[in-house]
Parts: sequence; structure tokens; C-alpha cells
Amino acid sequence: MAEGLTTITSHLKSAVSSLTDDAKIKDLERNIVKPTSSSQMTTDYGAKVSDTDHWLSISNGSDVGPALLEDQIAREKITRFDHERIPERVVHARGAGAHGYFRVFDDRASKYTFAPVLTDASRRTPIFIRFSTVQGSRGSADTVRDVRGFAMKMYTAEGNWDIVSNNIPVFFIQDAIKFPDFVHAVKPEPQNEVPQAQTAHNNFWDFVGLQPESAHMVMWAMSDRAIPRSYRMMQGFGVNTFTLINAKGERHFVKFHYIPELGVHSLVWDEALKLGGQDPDFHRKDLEEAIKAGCPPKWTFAIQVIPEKDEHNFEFDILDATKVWPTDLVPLEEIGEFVLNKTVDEYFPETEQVAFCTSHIVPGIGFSDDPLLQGRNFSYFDTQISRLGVNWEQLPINRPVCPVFNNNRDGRMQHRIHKSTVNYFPNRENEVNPVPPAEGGFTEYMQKVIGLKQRVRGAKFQEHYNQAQMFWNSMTPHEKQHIINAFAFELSHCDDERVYKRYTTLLNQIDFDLATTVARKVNGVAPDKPVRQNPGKKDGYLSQLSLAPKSPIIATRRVAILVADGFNEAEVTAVRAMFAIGKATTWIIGPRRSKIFSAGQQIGTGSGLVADHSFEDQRSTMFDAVYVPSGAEHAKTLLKTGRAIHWVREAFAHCKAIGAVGEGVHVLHKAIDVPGVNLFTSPDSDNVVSSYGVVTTGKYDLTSAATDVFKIAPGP
Ligand code: HDD
Repeated sequence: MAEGLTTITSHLKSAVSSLTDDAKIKDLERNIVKPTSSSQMTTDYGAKVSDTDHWLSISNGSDVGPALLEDQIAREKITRFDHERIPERVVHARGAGAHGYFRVFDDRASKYTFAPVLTDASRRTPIFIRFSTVQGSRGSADTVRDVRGFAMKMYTAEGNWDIVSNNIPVFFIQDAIKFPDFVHAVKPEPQNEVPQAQTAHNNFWDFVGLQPESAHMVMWAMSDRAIPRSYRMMQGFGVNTFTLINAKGERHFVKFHYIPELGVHSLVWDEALKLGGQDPDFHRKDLEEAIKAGCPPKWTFAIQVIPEKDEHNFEFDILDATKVWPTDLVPLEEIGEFVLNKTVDEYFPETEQVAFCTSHIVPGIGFSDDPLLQGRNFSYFDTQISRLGVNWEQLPINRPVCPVFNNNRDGRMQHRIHKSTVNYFPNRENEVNPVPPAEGGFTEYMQKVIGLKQRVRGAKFQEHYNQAQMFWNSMTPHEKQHIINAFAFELSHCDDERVYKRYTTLLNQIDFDLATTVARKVNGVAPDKPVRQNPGKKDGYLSQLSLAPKSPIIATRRVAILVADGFNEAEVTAVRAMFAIGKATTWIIGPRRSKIFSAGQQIGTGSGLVADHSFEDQRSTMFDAVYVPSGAEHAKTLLKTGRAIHWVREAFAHCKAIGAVGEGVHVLHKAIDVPGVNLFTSPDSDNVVSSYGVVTTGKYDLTSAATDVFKIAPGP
């Protein structure tokens, strides 16, 4: 085998010469329809139409008469409308996607794999990523507490490679056969289809309480990871253990990681709840806004690798998807990066029709015996058949950018017309021949397997709490507090005491303090002593704070500038320019969405700025920072405006960066009154004071106050 593979890299490299990072965008252009003002309206079968507003009917001109079924134009319009919906995904129904490219830094991964996508630095492989929530329906809110999907399709020159990933590195179950049970339990309850997009209900906590293998994943789901600030600020994980095969035919186990350039940031729970109503499309809009503003989100692509011979050298089973590989045991190797730089042109044909399959791998990459992955490899292709039909891989967004030839034929919605007299192999025409491995044909790694056929899991799969405990130990105090609050919120929504009592009992397997605190909050079972030791094992990589960018980045952060008539326009203009340099966006928020007049101008005729939004139509939850400029009259108005005061108070409660200058500082004083805490000095002071995320200065000074606003990283 090794001999054959050594020649493979050169074959694969030569195949790719024409593939560019926009190859998929160009491929999609074949299907783009761009109407113009001279486009004429037709039926689906191309006949021009003169009227699509009146159903053909019998009428004497003044009275309405019977409608005629013979109206083929009306029938076509209504029939097409009646069939617009397809089944939504059974999980991950709500999502948003974008195009981009992937590249490796160099060939450092060639010691593990011969796959050119992971070793050839001259390539830029086109990609499409779809982010999603798991539980909710297609129309549910973005900011619910949930795992986020992070499905990546790489259109490589050797075929599509799908890594169907999440933003959490472990999973709820170990064996795919449990997936229907898990999904039934997490989805709305069967009797009344309540609640939507929430785990806060009896059935979920009942299931995970009886299924302790979920314990580690539940800790992650109760952490801030499950309420991301943005899809662009999430880490991604392939979760399952895959394998890499190198040119010598050696196999390594691998896990895939994606680390966002912007760091990992989360909402606070109160903010997430409010956004669910105030802006249910918050994440979808955020992705689009950033890409359109020229700030393409970027991730580093890293791998963790274990040589085949070391498979059994760990206290956990490396094929168990409920376990991470601690980074002190298996370090991360950064090998590449990917960028999302183009939004979709139309949601349905791209984001809705995109379809992923864990079984789609390319030569040089392989599966492992991970029992979750093995089941996934069956499930994804199967589900696409019910969602999109058997020819789903011919849909524009799914079709590969490399040639596709085989003898698979027909089926519903066949788009390809095969010009050939033979559709089988072997054939007299010598058409469509299998490719030897040495020339790039996929070949399975020769794995020796001996065993008895039986329904069991490996011995190490029986341990469920060590890593849940390691995760808890690795959290900072405020992350721990958020986890406690999340458990309390969720379990308080369970009204069956068997459910919340069992779960609080289970928590004592993870940590005594955690179990005691949560039990007290939800009337659960508070333990009197720990049931197992907590030796304090940690992995610093698990806290999202460990992923903060080296220096704070304000790019794409949304800054609200609160103004009323009489604000200091010169100051606002200068501060906005400064934020623009950092690629943050600024939004003027005023008492009305029309012109707000500046200081020294006559109200109604002077200069000023047209507000982007009013205090009522957008809320502080939608912004990362708030700034109140100087201006005596404007400050007086804001002080009397309850909604403006609420804006600042709420932003403070959500740990946002807040800044004020001159008279604007009075507004902060009124809004933020924390007894015993000196948030800032007198409004008249020249000094910039930063504490609790608040920055104030008596006098406007570009180099100090405004720049300091973002020295405090916004949000926890
Ligand atoms: Fe899954 C969708 C991620 C386990 C069966 N899954 C789906 C999507 C993501 C994941 C991101 C959305 C894809 C898209 O955007 O279209 N799933 C995961 C991860 C898992 C996982 C990271 C654990 C490692 N999934 C899993 C199991 C099964 C499935 C064990 C079944 C045995 N998943 C599906 C599915 C979905 C799906 C039913 C629904 C829509 C789709 O596949 O295309 O087949």
C-alpha cells in the first residue's frame, strides 16, 4: 500500500492546476438568474404573460362572477406557491451560511496525510459554511441557549470534503443509535410541541439525568459557549475522531479545531433572552453585516494528532465523542486558516439546499471506529434523500467543482444528461474506469480487526464524569457563576421533581459546590458530602477566555452613540472617524429617527445628524458599546428620557464597554448607581478613569477617552 501511495501526491497536485478560491462562485454563476428592468414576465414554461393579478373569471364588468379553473396562469402561480416548502432539517433547522476559502500555511501536515487540501500551500480551496442552532425550527430565534452547528463543505479538487462540526468539542451521546432518543428528548415535548428551541423542559433533563454519558456535554451546554455573541466569535470542532493517512501509508488519529481570529465571546443570558424577541435574526444579520462591511471572519485551522500505536495510551477512549483530548497530552498544531468573504445571493438555493455528509471525505483522510461517527456516516446521506431527493448532490450548491463520473443514474430530478451508450462497468467502450490508489483513487486503510459481533461499548466508554469535572475546574469564577445560573434557570423550568432532583444528585459526581449551589436554587437534592474526589485537574484551553486575541480587536463591534438635540457634533464626528479606523461601526441613536440637531444650532434648521435608530426601535442588547457625547442641552434631555437612561443601565448590566465625555458623564451617573462602587470621577474631571468597563473624561480628548473605551474588551 505504502508503495502505491508515495506517487500519489504528484498525481493529485497536477489535477488541481485550474482550481481557484472562487471556483465554486464561478460554478454557481451557471445557475444565476439576474432579472433587469427589461426582463419580461413569463410563465414557468416561458410564455409571456400580461396579467398575474386577476384570476380569469366570468364577469359582466361590474359584478364579480365565478372563477375559471381553466386559468393556467393562475393555477401555475398558486401551485408553485403551494409547494414552496421542503421538509426542514430534523435537527439544525435554523441556520445561516456564507462562502469563503481554506488554505494551509505550508506542507507541515504531510507527515500525517497526503491529502493535498491539507498539505499543498499553493491552493486555496473554496468552502461553504453553514452555522446553525440545533433544537429550534427554521423560524426560531438565533440567540437561544443551544449548541451551534458549524458545518463546513470544502470543494476540493479531489471531491467535496464535509466536516460537519459544532462549536462544542464533545457530544451528548457516545453511540449513534441513541441519537433519535436524544433528539426526541431535546425537541419540544410531544403532547403540546412546547417549548420551542429550549432545553429548559422536563424531557431533556429527564433524558440527560438517566444518561450520564451526557454529563460532560451538558456542562458545555450550560456554559457561555451555548450563547455566542456571534457566529464569527465561535470556536469550531470536528468532534469525532477521524484519521489521516500519509504517503508512507501510516495512519494517525485526528481531531479538527477552528479558532476564531476575533476570540470567543458570548452574550450574557439576560441579553440572549431579550434578543430572542428584540432581534431573532441577530446572528444571521451579524454574519452578513460583517462580510458586507469588508471584515471577513477568519479562523485558524488546527489539528490534534495521535499516532495509531498510541491509541490505547490514554485513560479515556480516544474514539469516545464525549471526551476531549486534553491539550497538555495532545497539543494543537495550527496548519491553516479559512475565511468567509461572500454572503449568499439567495437563501433557499444556497443555505437551505446545502447538504452535508460526514461520509464525504477525500483520499488521505479516513474515518475511525468512533461509534458516533459510524452512525453519522449512514444518517446524513439518508436525511438528504427525504429533504432534497436522491439527486441532491447535483444541486448547484452541493455539486463538486471537480469532474464527476460514475454509473449512478436516474432518480427524481436528474439534471445530468449522460451522452453514452453504456451505464455499467466494465463496458466495451472502456468508459469511466476506476482509478488506482496511486493515481488518486480512494482506498481504505487496511485495518486488522478481530472480535465478536455484539452490542456493547468499550470498557473506557463507561467513565462519564472525569472530564465534566475537568471542564468545571478549568472555568474562571465568572464562567462558573454563569454555569450555575444556567443550571438554575433550566432546572427551574422542570416541574417534575423526579427530573430536577435526579439531576442535582448527578451534579455531585462532578463537583460538590456546584451540586450544592444549584440544588439550593432549584429545590433539588443538596448533597451533604462529595461522592467522589475532585483532584483539581484542569486544561487551560477549555476556558473561552484563553482564546482572546493577543490585543483587543474592535473590528465589527457595534457602538451606539446616544444623542439628543444639542449634542457636540464635532466631537461625535471625530470619535466616529476613530472607530472607523478600527473598523468598528457606529450608530446614532436618538429620541427619533430623523435629524438630531447639534449644539449651537437652531433646532429645526441647523446642522446635525440623522439618527439611525430611536431609543425605542433598537435596544442596547444589539450593540457592544455605548458612548454618550458632551453637550449641555442634549445631556439634560437624556437625563429626562427614561428609555435613554435604561439604555445605559442595561448596557452596564450586560458588561458592555461604556464611555462618556463632559456633560454626557451626568447621564452615566444617573443610569449607573452601584452603591459603594466608585465607577468614575466627577464629570468635570479631565482624567480618564476606567473601571467596570466604564470610561469617562471631563474634556473631549481623542487620544485618551475614546480609545480607552475598547481597552476594556466588550462583553464577557
Ligand atoms: Fe448531526 C445535521 C453536527 C451527531 C444526524 N449535524 C447536523 C448539522 C450539524 C451537525 C452541524 C447541520 C448541517 C447543516 O448545516 O446542514 N451532528 C453534528 C455533530 C455531531 C452530530 C458535531 C456529533 C459529533 N448527527 C449526529 C448523529 C446523527 C446526526 C449521531 C445521527 C445518527 N445531523 C444528523 C442529521 C442532520 C444533522 C439528522 C439533520 C440535517 C442534516 O443532517 O443534513 O442527519
